[in-house]
Amino acid sequence: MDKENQSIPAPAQIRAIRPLSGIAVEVVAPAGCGSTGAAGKSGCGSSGGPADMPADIWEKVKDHPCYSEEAHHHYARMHVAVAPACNIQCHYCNRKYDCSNESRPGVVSQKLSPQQAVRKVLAVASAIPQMTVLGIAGPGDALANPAKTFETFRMLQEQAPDIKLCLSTNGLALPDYVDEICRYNIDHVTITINMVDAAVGEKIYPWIFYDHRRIYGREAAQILTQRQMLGLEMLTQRGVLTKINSVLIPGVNDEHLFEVNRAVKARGAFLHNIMPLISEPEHGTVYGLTGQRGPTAQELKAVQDACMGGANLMRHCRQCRADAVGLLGEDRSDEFTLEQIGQMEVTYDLEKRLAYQQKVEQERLAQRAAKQAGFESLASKESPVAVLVAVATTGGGKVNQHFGHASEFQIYQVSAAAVTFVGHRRVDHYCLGGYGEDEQLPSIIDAINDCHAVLVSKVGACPREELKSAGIEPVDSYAFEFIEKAILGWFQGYLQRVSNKEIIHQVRGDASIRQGAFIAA
Ligand code: CLF
Ligand code: SF4
Repeated sequence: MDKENQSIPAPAQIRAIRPLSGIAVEVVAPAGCGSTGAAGKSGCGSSGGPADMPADIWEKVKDHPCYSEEAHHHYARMHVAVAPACNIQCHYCNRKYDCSNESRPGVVSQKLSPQQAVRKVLAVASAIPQMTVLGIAGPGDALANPAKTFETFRMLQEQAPDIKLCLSTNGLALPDYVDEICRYNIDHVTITINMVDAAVGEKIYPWIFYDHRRIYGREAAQILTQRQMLGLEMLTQRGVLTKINSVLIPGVNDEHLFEVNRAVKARGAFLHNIMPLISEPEHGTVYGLTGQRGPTAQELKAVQDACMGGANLMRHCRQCRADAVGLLGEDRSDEFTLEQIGQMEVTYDLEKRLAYQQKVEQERLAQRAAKQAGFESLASKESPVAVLVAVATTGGGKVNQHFGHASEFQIYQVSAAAVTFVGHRRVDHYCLGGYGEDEQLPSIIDAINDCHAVLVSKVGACPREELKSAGIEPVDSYAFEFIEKAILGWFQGYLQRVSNKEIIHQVRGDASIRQGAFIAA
Protein backbone atom coordinates (compact mmCIF):
# COMPACT_ATOMS: atom_id res chain seq x y z
CA MET A 1 0.00 0.00 0.00
CA ASP A 2 2.86 2.39 0.82
CA LYS A 3 4.31 1.63 -2.60
CA GLU A 4 1.03 2.69 -4.18
CA ASN A 5 0.93 5.82 -2.11
CA GLN A 6 4.37 6.84 -3.29
CA SER A 7 2.95 7.40 -6.76
CA ILE A 8 0.51 10.01 -5.43
CA PRO A 9 1.68 13.57 -6.08
CA ALA A 10 2.16 15.87 -3.09
CA PRO A 11 -1.26 16.87 -1.81
CA ALA A 12 -2.55 20.36 -2.46
CA GLN A 13 -2.88 22.71 0.50
CA ILE A 14 -6.15 22.30 2.34
CA ARG A 15 -8.26 25.30 1.52
CA ALA A 16 -10.40 26.71 4.30
CA ILE A 17 -13.97 25.60 3.72
CA ARG A 18 -17.10 27.31 4.85
CA PRO A 19 -18.43 26.21 8.22
CA LEU A 20 -20.92 23.40 7.95
CA SER A 21 -23.24 24.68 10.63
CA GLY A 22 -24.90 27.18 8.28
CA ILE A 23 -25.59 24.54 5.72
CA ALA A 24 -28.10 26.49 3.68
CA VAL A 25 -25.32 28.84 2.54
CA GLU A 26 -24.63 29.17 -1.15
CA VAL A 27 -21.33 27.50 -1.77
CA VAL A 28 -20.98 27.16 -5.51
CA ALA A 29 -23.36 27.43 -8.42
CA PRO A 30 -24.07 23.77 -9.10
CA ALA A 31 -23.80 22.71 -12.70
CA GLY A 32 -25.94 19.63 -12.06
CA CYS A 33 -29.58 19.56 -11.04
CA GLY A 34 -29.02 18.78 -7.38
CA SER A 35 -30.04 22.27 -6.41
CA THR A 36 -33.26 22.43 -8.34
CA GLY A 37 -34.66 19.47 -6.47
CA ALA A 38 -35.05 21.62 -3.40
CA ALA A 39 -37.12 24.14 -5.25
CA GLY A 40 -39.97 21.70 -5.28
CA LYS A 41 -39.01 19.55 -8.22
CA SER A 42 -39.75 16.11 -7.03
CA GLY A 43 -38.22 13.93 -9.64
CA CYS A 44 -34.80 15.44 -10.07
CA GLY A 45 -32.96 12.56 -8.44
CA SER A 46 -32.40 9.01 -9.55
CA SER A 47 -36.14 8.58 -10.10
CA GLY A 48 -36.31 11.62 -12.39
CA GLY A 49 -37.03 11.55 -16.09
CA PRO A 50 -36.31 13.87 -19.02
CA ALA A 51 -38.98 16.35 -17.85
CA ASP A 52 -37.32 16.76 -14.46
CA MET A 53 -33.88 18.07 -15.41
CA PRO A 54 -31.99 20.04 -18.06
CA ALA A 55 -31.41 18.15 -21.33
CA ASP A 56 -27.61 18.02 -20.90
CA ILE A 57 -27.96 16.42 -17.45
CA TRP A 58 -30.52 13.90 -18.71
CA GLU A 59 -28.10 13.01 -21.49
CA LYS A 60 -25.47 12.17 -18.84
CA VAL A 61 -27.73 10.10 -16.60
CA LYS A 62 -30.29 8.49 -18.88
CA ASP A 63 -28.37 5.26 -19.47
CA HIS A 64 -26.38 5.22 -16.22
CA PRO A 65 -27.90 2.47 -14.06
CA CYS A 66 -26.83 4.11 -10.78
CA TYR A 67 -27.77 7.71 -11.58
CA SER A 68 -31.18 6.86 -13.06
CA GLU A 69 -33.55 4.47 -11.30
CA GLU A 70 -35.41 3.92 -14.56
CA ALA A 71 -32.17 3.08 -16.38
CA HIS A 72 -31.22 0.41 -13.87
CA HIS A 73 -33.94 -1.88 -15.19
CA HIS A 74 -32.38 -1.79 -18.65
CA TYR A 75 -28.67 -0.93 -18.57
CA ALA A 76 -25.69 -2.64 -17.00
CA ARG A 77 -22.44 -1.48 -15.45
CA MET A 78 -19.15 -3.15 -14.86
CA HIS A 79 -16.25 -2.52 -12.53
CA VAL A 80 -12.59 -3.33 -13.11
CA ALA A 81 -10.51 -4.05 -10.02
CA VAL A 82 -7.35 -2.09 -10.84
CA ALA A 83 -7.09 -0.15 -7.56
CA PRO A 84 -5.99 -2.37 -4.65
CA ALA A 85 -4.41 0.20 -2.28
CA CYS A 86 -6.20 2.54 0.08
CA ASN A 87 -5.14 5.69 1.90
CA ILE A 88 -7.56 5.51 4.83
CA GLN A 89 -8.99 2.89 7.16
CA CYS A 90 -12.73 2.51 7.71
CA HIS A 91 -14.05 0.45 10.62
CA TYR A 92 -16.40 -1.36 8.22
CA CYS A 93 -13.61 -2.55 5.94
CA ASN A 94 -11.30 -5.50 6.06
CA ARG A 95 -8.59 -5.12 3.43
CA LYS A 96 -8.77 -8.79 2.56
CA TYR A 97 -12.15 -8.04 1.04
CA ASP A 98 -13.48 -5.61 -1.56
CA CYS A 99 -14.03 -1.94 -0.74
CA SER A 100 -17.25 -1.50 1.17
CA ASN A 101 -17.76 1.94 -0.35
CA GLU A 102 -18.89 0.46 -3.62
CA SER A 103 -18.82 -3.24 -3.01
CA ARG A 104 -19.96 -5.63 -0.41
CA PRO A 105 -17.32 -7.46 1.52
CA GLY A 106 -16.98 -10.63 -0.48
CA VAL A 107 -14.27 -12.76 -1.95
CA VAL A 108 -11.02 -11.04 -2.90
CA SER A 109 -11.17 -9.67 -6.43
CA GLN A 110 -8.99 -10.80 -9.24
CA LYS A 111 -6.80 -7.73 -9.50
CA LEU A 112 -6.16 -6.47 -13.03
CA SER A 113 -3.50 -4.42 -14.78
CA PRO A 114 -4.84 -1.53 -16.89
CA GLN A 115 -4.21 -3.58 -20.05
CA GLN A 116 -6.09 -6.59 -18.67
CA ALA A 117 -8.88 -4.27 -17.54
CA VAL A 118 -9.30 -2.77 -20.99
CA ARG A 119 -9.44 -6.20 -22.62
CA LYS A 120 -12.06 -7.24 -20.11
CA VAL A 121 -14.18 -4.14 -20.77
CA LEU A 122 -14.07 -4.73 -24.53
CA ALA A 123 -14.99 -8.41 -24.03
CA VAL A 124 -17.96 -7.53 -21.83
CA ALA A 125 -19.06 -4.71 -24.13
CA SER A 126 -19.18 -7.06 -27.09
CA ALA A 127 -21.10 -9.74 -25.15
CA ILE A 128 -23.46 -7.40 -23.21
CA PRO A 129 -24.50 -4.48 -25.46
CA GLN A 130 -26.53 -2.89 -22.65
CA MET A 131 -23.32 -2.41 -20.62
CA THR A 132 -23.01 1.38 -20.80
CA VAL A 133 -20.89 2.33 -17.79
CA LEU A 134 -17.42 1.36 -16.63
CA GLY A 135 -16.59 2.17 -13.03
CA ILE A 136 -13.41 1.92 -11.00
CA ALA A 137 -14.50 1.28 -7.43
CA GLY A 138 -11.66 -0.47 -5.69
CA PRO A 139 -11.07 -2.96 -4.25
CA GLY A 140 -9.18 -0.12 -2.47
CA ASP A 141 -9.58 3.54 -3.44
CA ALA A 142 -9.48 4.58 -7.11
CA LEU A 143 -7.51 7.75 -6.37
CA ALA A 144 -5.03 6.08 -4.05
CA ASN A 145 -3.97 4.21 -7.23
CA PRO A 146 -3.93 7.13 -9.66
CA ALA A 147 -1.48 5.73 -12.21
CA LYS A 148 -3.47 2.53 -12.81
CA THR A 149 -6.85 4.25 -12.60
CA PHE A 150 -6.10 7.00 -15.13
CA GLU A 151 -4.15 4.72 -17.46
CA THR A 152 -7.24 2.49 -17.65
CA PHE A 153 -9.51 5.48 -18.33
CA ARG A 154 -7.12 6.88 -20.93
CA MET A 155 -7.06 3.67 -22.94
CA LEU A 156 -10.79 3.18 -22.68
CA GLN A 157 -11.55 6.68 -23.83
CA GLU A 158 -9.64 5.86 -27.03
CA GLN A 159 -10.90 2.33 -27.58
CA ALA A 160 -14.51 2.44 -26.35
CA PRO A 161 -15.66 6.05 -26.64
CA ASP A 162 -19.37 5.30 -26.13
CA ILE A 163 -18.85 3.87 -22.63
CA LYS A 164 -19.42 6.30 -19.78
CA LEU A 165 -16.60 6.45 -17.25
CA CYS A 166 -17.28 6.52 -13.54
CA LEU A 167 -15.13 6.42 -10.43
CA SER A 168 -15.61 6.03 -6.73
CA THR A 169 -13.38 7.44 -4.01
CA ASN A 170 -13.21 8.14 -0.30
CA GLY A 171 -12.34 11.73 -1.31
CA LEU A 172 -9.05 12.16 0.55
CA ALA A 173 -6.99 12.54 -2.63
CA LEU A 174 -9.82 13.98 -4.73
CA PRO A 175 -8.80 17.68 -4.84
CA ASP A 176 -5.47 16.65 -6.40
CA TYR A 177 -7.09 14.84 -9.31
CA VAL A 178 -9.99 16.99 -10.46
CA ASP A 179 -8.03 18.10 -13.55
CA GLU A 180 -7.26 14.48 -14.48
CA ILE A 181 -10.90 13.53 -13.95
CA CYS A 182 -11.99 16.24 -16.38
CA ARG A 183 -9.22 15.40 -18.87
CA TYR A 184 -10.64 11.89 -19.37
CA ASN A 185 -14.28 13.04 -19.47
CA ILE A 186 -15.18 11.18 -16.31
CA ASP A 187 -18.66 12.58 -15.91
CA HIS A 188 -19.68 10.66 -12.79
CA VAL A 189 -17.80 10.61 -9.50
CA THR A 190 -18.96 8.99 -6.27
CA ILE A 191 -17.54 10.20 -2.95
CA THR A 192 -18.20 8.19 0.20
CA ILE A 193 -19.06 10.73 2.90
CA ASN A 194 -20.21 9.29 6.20
CA MET A 195 -19.89 12.46 8.28
CA VAL A 196 -19.27 16.19 8.17
CA ASP A 197 -18.28 16.39 11.84
CA ALA A 198 -14.92 15.04 12.99
CA ALA A 199 -16.41 13.99 16.34
CA VAL A 200 -18.57 11.52 14.40
CA GLY A 201 -15.77 10.76 11.96
CA GLU A 202 -13.31 9.58 14.59
CA LYS A 203 -15.75 6.77 15.44
CA ILE A 204 -15.63 5.56 11.82
CA TYR A 205 -12.04 6.22 10.68
CA PRO A 206 -9.11 5.24 12.96
CA TRP A 207 -6.50 6.74 10.62
CA ILE A 208 -5.71 8.28 7.25
CA PHE A 209 -2.46 8.43 5.27
CA TYR A 210 -2.00 12.02 4.14
CA ASP A 211 0.92 14.30 3.34
CA HIS A 212 3.38 11.38 3.69
CA ARG A 213 2.32 10.45 7.20
CA ARG A 214 -0.27 8.47 9.07
CA ILE A 215 -2.67 10.67 11.03
CA TYR A 216 -5.02 9.33 13.71
CA GLY A 217 -8.27 10.13 15.45
CA ARG A 218 -10.13 13.41 15.27
CA GLU A 219 -7.38 15.19 13.34
CA ALA A 220 -7.62 12.49 10.65
CA ALA A 221 -11.40 12.84 10.43
CA GLN A 222 -11.11 16.64 10.25
CA ILE A 223 -8.69 16.49 7.32
CA LEU A 224 -10.82 13.88 5.59
CA THR A 225 -14.03 15.91 5.80
CA GLN A 226 -12.27 19.08 4.61
CA ARG A 227 -10.79 17.26 1.62
CA GLN A 228 -14.13 15.63 0.77
CA MET A 229 -16.00 18.95 0.83
CA LEU A 230 -13.29 20.69 -1.18
CA GLY A 231 -13.24 17.91 -3.77
CA LEU A 232 -17.03 18.00 -4.07
CA GLU A 233 -17.05 21.78 -4.57
CA MET A 234 -14.32 21.53 -7.23
CA LEU A 235 -16.20 18.83 -9.17
CA THR A 236 -19.43 20.82 -9.04
CA GLN A 237 -17.64 23.88 -10.38
CA ARG A 238 -16.35 21.78 -13.30
CA GLY A 239 -19.81 20.33 -14.11
CA VAL A 240 -18.99 16.74 -13.06
CA LEU A 241 -22.03 14.90 -11.68
CA THR A 242 -21.38 13.71 -8.15
CA LYS A 243 -23.08 11.05 -6.10
CA ILE A 244 -22.48 10.80 -2.36
CA ASN A 245 -22.51 7.37 -0.75
CA SER A 246 -23.08 7.22 2.99
CA VAL A 247 -22.99 4.07 5.10
CA LEU A 248 -25.75 4.16 7.73
CA ILE A 249 -24.21 3.03 11.02
CA PRO A 250 -26.87 2.87 13.75
CA GLY A 251 -25.84 4.79 16.87
CA VAL A 252 -22.86 6.38 15.09
CA ASN A 253 -24.12 8.51 12.20
CA ASP A 254 -27.83 7.68 11.80
CA GLU A 255 -29.00 10.99 13.24
CA HIS A 256 -26.11 12.84 11.57
CA LEU A 257 -26.87 11.81 7.98
CA PHE A 258 -29.53 14.49 7.65
CA GLU A 259 -26.76 17.05 8.19
CA VAL A 260 -24.56 15.25 5.66
CA ASN A 261 -27.42 15.34 3.15
CA ARG A 262 -27.86 19.09 3.52
CA ALA A 263 -24.10 19.76 3.41
CA VAL A 264 -23.60 17.87 0.16
CA LYS A 265 -26.68 19.38 -1.41
CA ALA A 266 -25.32 22.85 -0.61
CA ARG A 267 -22.18 21.90 -2.50
CA GLY A 268 -24.04 20.68 -5.58
CA ALA A 269 -24.17 16.89 -5.16
CA PHE A 270 -26.51 15.33 -7.71
CA LEU A 271 -27.52 12.31 -5.63
CA HIS A 272 -27.21 10.95 -2.11
CA ASN A 273 -27.10 7.17 -1.65
CA ILE A 274 -27.63 6.05 1.95
CA MET A 275 -26.63 2.38 2.27
CA PRO A 276 -26.95 -0.04 5.20
CA LEU A 277 -23.82 -1.04 7.11
CA ILE A 278 -22.76 -4.62 6.45
CA SER A 279 -21.02 -5.94 9.57
CA GLU A 280 -21.10 -9.70 9.73
CA PRO A 281 -18.43 -10.94 12.20
CA GLU A 282 -17.02 -13.35 9.59
CA HIS A 283 -15.88 -10.40 7.46
CA GLY A 284 -13.39 -9.58 10.21
CA THR A 285 -14.03 -5.83 10.27
CA VAL A 286 -13.75 -3.79 13.47
CA TYR A 287 -17.49 -3.18 13.44
CA GLY A 288 -18.18 -6.87 12.73
CA LEU A 289 -15.95 -8.01 15.58
CA THR A 290 -17.25 -5.46 18.09
CA GLY A 291 -20.92 -6.21 17.50
CA GLN A 292 -21.87 -2.98 15.71
CA ARG A 293 -25.12 -3.90 13.98
CA GLY A 294 -26.49 -2.69 10.64
CA PRO A 295 -29.92 -1.03 10.32
CA THR A 296 -33.21 -2.83 9.76
CA ALA A 297 -35.12 -2.16 6.54
CA GLN A 298 -37.48 0.30 8.21
CA GLU A 299 -34.60 2.11 10.00
CA LEU A 300 -32.91 2.59 6.63
CA LYS A 301 -36.13 3.82 5.03
CA ALA A 302 -36.81 6.19 7.95
CA VAL A 303 -33.40 7.90 7.55
CA GLN A 304 -33.85 8.09 3.78
CA ASP A 305 -37.35 9.53 4.18
CA ALA A 306 -36.09 12.08 6.75
CA CYS A 307 -33.56 13.33 4.19
CA MET A 308 -36.20 13.97 1.52
CA GLY A 309 -36.28 17.53 0.30
CA GLY A 310 -32.49 17.86 0.42
CA ALA A 311 -30.01 16.24 -1.94
CA ASN A 312 -31.95 13.78 -4.08
CA LEU A 313 -31.86 10.21 -2.93
CA MET A 314 -30.74 7.07 -4.69
CA ARG A 315 -32.50 4.00 -3.32
CA HIS A 316 -31.60 1.30 -5.83
CA CYS A 317 -27.95 0.73 -4.89
CA ARG A 318 -26.90 -2.93 -4.63
CA GLN A 319 -23.56 -2.32 -2.83
CA CYS A 320 -21.89 -4.19 -5.64
CA ARG A 321 -18.47 -5.77 -5.77
CA ALA A 322 -15.39 -4.05 -7.15
CA ASP A 323 -15.42 -6.48 -10.09
CA ALA A 324 -19.20 -6.65 -10.65
CA VAL A 325 -20.52 -7.15 -14.19
CA GLY A 326 -24.13 -6.90 -15.33
CA LEU A 327 -27.41 -5.28 -14.35
CA LEU A 328 -27.48 -3.99 -10.78
CA GLY A 329 -28.56 -6.94 -8.69
CA GLU A 330 -26.98 -9.56 -10.90
CA ASP A 331 -23.34 -10.51 -11.04
CA ARG A 332 -21.94 -12.03 -14.21
CA SER A 333 -18.28 -11.58 -13.26
CA ASP A 334 -17.83 -15.38 -13.27
CA GLU A 335 -18.34 -15.35 -17.05
CA PHE A 336 -15.46 -12.92 -17.59
CA THR A 337 -12.45 -14.20 -15.67
CA LEU A 338 -8.99 -13.52 -17.11
CA GLU A 339 -8.82 -17.11 -18.35
CA GLN A 340 -12.18 -16.83 -20.11
CA ILE A 341 -11.58 -13.48 -21.75
CA GLY A 342 -8.18 -14.75 -22.93
CA GLN A 343 -10.06 -17.29 -25.05
CA MET A 344 -12.84 -14.96 -26.24
CA GLU A 345 -12.99 -13.42 -29.65
CA VAL A 346 -13.46 -9.75 -28.87
CA THR A 347 -15.13 -7.61 -31.52
CA TYR A 348 -16.16 -4.19 -30.37
CA ASP A 349 -19.03 -3.43 -32.71
CA LEU A 350 -20.23 0.09 -31.93
CA GLU A 351 -23.11 -0.01 -34.42
CA LYS A 352 -24.46 -3.23 -33.00
CA ARG A 353 -24.30 -1.80 -29.50
CA LEU A 354 -26.13 1.37 -30.49
CA ALA A 355 -28.81 -0.58 -32.39
CA TYR A 356 -29.43 -2.71 -29.33
CA GLN A 357 -29.63 0.35 -27.12
CA GLN A 358 -32.25 1.86 -29.42
CA LYS A 359 -34.43 -1.19 -28.87
CA VAL A 360 -33.96 -0.77 -25.13
CA GLU A 361 -35.13 2.84 -25.42
CA GLN A 362 -38.35 1.68 -27.08
CA GLU A 363 -39.04 -0.70 -24.18
CA ARG A 364 -38.37 2.13 -21.80
CA LEU A 365 -40.90 4.38 -23.49
CA ALA A 366 -43.43 1.55 -23.34
CA GLN A 367 -42.73 1.18 -19.60
CA ARG A 368 -43.35 4.90 -19.02
CA ALA A 369 -46.59 4.79 -21.04
CA ALA A 370 -47.78 1.74 -19.07
CA LYS A 371 -47.16 3.55 -15.79
CA GLN A 372 -49.18 6.52 -17.01
CA ALA A 373 -52.02 4.23 -18.08
CA GLY A 374 -51.95 2.59 -14.64
CA PHE A 375 -52.42 5.96 -12.95
CA GLU A 376 -55.22 6.94 -15.27
CA SER A 377 -57.11 3.81 -14.26
CA LEU A 378 -56.67 4.81 -10.58
CA ALA A 379 -57.65 8.44 -11.09
CA SER A 380 -61.00 8.17 -9.34
CA LYS A 381 -59.64 6.49 -6.21
CA GLU A 382 -58.90 8.77 -3.30
CA SER A 383 -57.40 7.01 -0.32
CA PRO A 384 -54.79 7.71 2.38
CA VAL A 385 -53.63 4.08 2.20
CA ALA A 386 -49.98 3.51 1.21
CA VAL A 387 -48.43 0.05 1.20
CA LEU A 388 -45.19 -1.68 0.22
CA VAL A 389 -45.14 -4.31 -2.50
CA ALA A 390 -42.30 -6.71 -3.40
CA VAL A 391 -41.59 -7.57 -7.04
CA ALA A 392 -39.56 -10.40 -8.59
CA THR A 393 -37.87 -9.27 -11.80
CA THR A 394 -34.95 -10.22 -13.98
CA GLY A 395 -34.89 -6.75 -15.59
CA GLY A 396 -36.58 -4.94 -18.43
CA GLY A 397 -38.93 -3.26 -15.95
CA LYS A 398 -41.29 -6.26 -15.88
CA VAL A 399 -42.70 -8.72 -13.35
CA ASN A 400 -40.96 -11.65 -14.95
CA GLN A 401 -39.36 -13.87 -12.33
CA HIS A 402 -40.50 -17.00 -10.51
CA PHE A 403 -40.72 -16.56 -6.73
CA GLY A 404 -38.34 -19.46 -6.21
CA HIS A 405 -35.69 -18.05 -8.54
CA ALA A 406 -35.45 -14.59 -7.02
CA SER A 407 -32.16 -13.63 -5.38
CA GLU A 408 -33.65 -10.24 -4.53
CA PHE A 409 -37.03 -8.51 -4.47
CA GLN A 410 -37.53 -4.92 -5.56
CA ILE A 411 -39.69 -2.96 -3.12
CA TYR A 412 -42.14 -0.27 -4.20
CA GLN A 413 -44.39 1.98 -2.18
CA VAL A 414 -47.79 2.52 -3.77
CA SER A 415 -50.60 4.92 -2.95
CA ALA A 416 -53.34 6.55 -5.02
CA ALA A 417 -50.90 9.42 -5.64
CA ALA A 418 -47.64 7.67 -6.52
CA VAL A 419 -45.73 4.47 -7.04
CA THR A 420 -42.11 4.85 -5.99
CA PHE A 421 -39.15 2.53 -5.78
CA VAL A 422 -37.93 2.33 -2.18
CA GLY A 423 -35.22 -0.31 -2.29
CA HIS A 424 -34.44 -3.96 -2.73
CA ARG A 425 -34.10 -6.93 -0.42
CA ARG A 426 -31.59 -9.63 -1.10
CA VAL A 427 -32.67 -13.21 -0.32
CA ASP A 428 -31.36 -16.74 -0.68
CA HIS A 429 -33.02 -18.63 -3.52
CA TYR A 430 -36.03 -20.60 -2.42
CA CYS A 431 -35.77 -22.98 -5.36
CA LEU A 432 -32.53 -24.91 -5.75
CA GLY A 433 -32.14 -27.63 -8.36
CA GLY A 434 -35.87 -27.63 -9.12
CA TYR A 435 -37.00 -28.15 -5.51
CA GLY A 436 -38.14 -25.64 -2.93
CA GLU A 437 -35.83 -25.26 0.07
CA ASP A 438 -38.31 -24.91 2.88
CA GLU A 439 -35.71 -23.78 5.41
CA GLN A 440 -35.04 -20.69 3.23
CA LEU A 441 -38.65 -19.58 3.35
CA PRO A 442 -38.68 -17.92 6.81
CA SER A 443 -35.66 -15.76 5.88
CA ILE A 444 -37.32 -14.73 2.59
CA ILE A 445 -40.52 -13.82 4.42
CA ASP A 446 -38.43 -11.87 6.96
CA ALA A 447 -36.86 -9.86 4.14
CA ILE A 448 -40.24 -8.74 2.74
CA ASN A 449 -42.21 -8.81 5.97
CA ASP A 450 -43.16 -5.14 5.66
CA CYS A 451 -44.88 -5.76 2.29
CA HIS A 452 -48.58 -6.40 1.67
CA ALA A 453 -48.06 -8.37 -1.55
CA VAL A 454 -45.36 -10.00 -3.64
CA LEU A 455 -45.74 -9.86 -7.43
CA VAL A 456 -44.13 -12.74 -9.31
CA SER A 457 -44.44 -14.51 -12.64
CA LYS A 458 -45.19 -17.78 -10.82
CA VAL A 459 -45.17 -19.22 -7.32
CA GLY A 460 -45.45 -22.80 -6.04
CA ALA A 461 -48.25 -24.08 -3.79
CA CYS A 462 -46.16 -24.39 -0.63
CA PRO A 463 -44.61 -20.90 -0.57
CA ARG A 464 -47.99 -19.49 -1.64
CA GLU A 465 -49.62 -20.82 1.53
CA GLU A 466 -46.71 -19.77 3.76
CA LEU A 467 -46.76 -16.24 2.34
CA LYS A 468 -50.49 -16.00 2.89
CA SER A 469 -50.24 -17.10 6.49
CA ALA A 470 -47.54 -14.46 7.02
CA GLY A 471 -50.01 -11.86 5.71
CA ILE A 472 -48.23 -11.32 2.37
CA GLU A 473 -50.44 -11.84 -0.68
CA PRO A 474 -48.72 -13.83 -3.47
CA VAL A 475 -49.79 -12.38 -6.85
CA ASP A 476 -49.03 -14.03 -10.20
CA SER A 477 -51.85 -12.54 -12.25
CA TYR A 478 -49.65 -9.73 -13.60
CA ALA A 479 -46.90 -11.97 -15.00
CA PHE A 480 -44.76 -10.26 -17.67
CA GLU A 481 -46.48 -6.89 -17.31
CA PHE A 482 -44.55 -3.68 -16.62
CA ILE A 483 -43.88 -3.32 -12.91
CA GLU A 484 -45.59 -0.02 -12.12
CA LYS A 485 -48.69 -0.89 -14.13
CA ALA A 486 -48.90 -4.27 -12.40
CA ILE A 487 -48.54 -2.70 -8.95
CA LEU A 488 -51.18 -0.08 -9.68
CA GLY A 489 -53.53 -2.79 -11.05
CA TRP A 490 -53.11 -4.88 -7.89
CA PHE A 491 -53.48 -1.79 -5.66
CA GLN A 492 -56.70 -0.77 -7.31
CA GLY A 493 -58.11 -4.24 -6.53
CA TYR A 494 -56.75 -4.01 -2.96
CA LEU A 495 -58.54 -0.70 -2.33
CA GLN A 496 -61.68 -2.18 -3.83
CA ARG A 497 -61.55 -5.18 -1.47
CA VAL A 498 -60.95 -2.89 1.51
CA SER A 499 -63.87 -0.70 0.52
CA ASN A 500 -66.12 -3.78 0.01
CA LYS A 501 -65.05 -4.94 3.49
CA GLU A 502 -63.71 -8.21 2.04
CA ILE A 503 -60.43 -7.48 3.84
CA ILE A 504 -59.28 -5.09 6.56
CA HIS A 505 -56.30 -2.87 5.80
CA GLN A 506 -53.58 -3.41 8.39
CA VAL A 507 -50.17 -1.85 8.92
CA ARG A 508 -47.31 -4.35 8.53
CA GLY A 509 -44.19 -4.79 10.67
CA ASP A 510 -40.47 -4.36 9.98
CA ALA A 511 -38.24 -6.43 7.69
CA SER A 512 -34.61 -7.48 7.90
CA ILE A 513 -31.79 -6.62 5.54
CA ARG A 514 -29.91 -9.76 4.61
CA GLN A 515 -26.23 -9.47 5.41
CA GLY A 516 -23.32 -11.10 3.67
CA ALA A 517 -21.84 -11.41 0.24
CA PHE A 518 -24.01 -11.65 -2.84
CA ILE A 519 -24.22 -15.10 -4.33
CA ALA A 520 -24.70 -14.87 -8.06
CA ALA A 521 -27.64 -16.68 -9.59
FE1 CLF B 1 -19.93 1.63 -10.28
FE2 CLF B 1 -20.55 3.35 -8.48
FE3 CLF B 1 -20.16 4.14 -10.92
FE4 CLF B 1 -22.31 2.75 -10.30
S1 CLF B 1 -21.77 1.22 -8.67
S2 CLF B 1 -18.63 3.27 -9.62
S3 CLF B 1 -21.79 4.79 -9.57
S4 CLF B 1 -20.96 2.38 -12.02
FE5 CLF B 1 -24.09 1.78 -8.22
FE6 CLF B 1 -22.97 -0.36 -7.27
FE7 CLF B 1 -24.41 1.19 -5.69
FE8 CLF B 1 -22.12 1.99 -6.57
S5 CLF B 1 -25.15 0.04 -7.42
S6 CLF B 1 -22.44 0.27 -5.26
S7 CLF B 1 -24.02 3.16 -6.54
FE1 SF4 C 1 -11.81 0.00 2.78
FE2 SF4 C 1 -12.79 1.54 0.88
FE3 SF4 C 1 -12.65 2.46 3.41
FE4 SF4 C 1 -10.45 2.14 1.94
S1 SF4 C 1 -12.14 3.59 1.55
S2 SF4 C 1 -10.73 1.49 4.06
S3 SF4 C 1 -10.89 0.28 0.78
S4 SF4 C 1 -13.95 0.77 2.67
